[in-house]
Amino acid sequence: MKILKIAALGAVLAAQFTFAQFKQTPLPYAYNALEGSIDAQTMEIHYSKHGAAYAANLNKAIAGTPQEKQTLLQILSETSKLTPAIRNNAGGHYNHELFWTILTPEKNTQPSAKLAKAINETFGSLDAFKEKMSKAGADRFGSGWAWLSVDKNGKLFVSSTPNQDNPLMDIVEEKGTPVLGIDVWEHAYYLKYQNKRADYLSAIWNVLNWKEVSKRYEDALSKK
Ligand code: MN3
Repeated sequence: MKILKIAALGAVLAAQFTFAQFKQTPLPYAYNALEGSIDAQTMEIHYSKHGAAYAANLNKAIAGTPQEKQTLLQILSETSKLTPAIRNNAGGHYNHELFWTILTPEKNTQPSAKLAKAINETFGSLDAFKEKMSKAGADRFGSGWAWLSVDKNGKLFVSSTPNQDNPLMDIVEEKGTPVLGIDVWEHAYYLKYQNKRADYLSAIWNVLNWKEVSKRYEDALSKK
């Protein structure tokens, strides 16, 4: 009897302390905060179902593997050696955690002077950059992401990846540190925009958090 009790207690403790390294950070605004550009129902399902599933499935996929003791950046940097479940869910978790932060209900945020200068030098103008970014998202066949990243020389570039891949992964052609990522999976826009992905891609600029993108840009540069 006593042994059974101890075993039961052990199981409870083990369940409590099961390594669950990755979890979602709270959404920094209400589900309905981006209404007009992204509707509340889409945000709720996207964050509380899709986003939550990537974190939970990542923890499941790494359970009992060396990745359990690694950071997300370490895992992403060696995805070529890892299982599809780890690749997809590590990417999914990273990408969505970034995505929530680069959106905001705050109106008219602007790129910092430093980022604005780099955008102008690289793409010609802010509008030309937006066009290039929207095109990367529109041209992505099936599901994936459009990215603005900083390469190893500190230069900005636009790229697109399929599924939940991202520029931090060792398997992508164009590697860098993402500072802005736009989710073009249908789950990100279909309830409001249906097949009109281009309309979603033009509306997203209304809720873009340029303060956060600028901060990520300057952080990425400082690590070069
Ligand atoms: Mn998504």
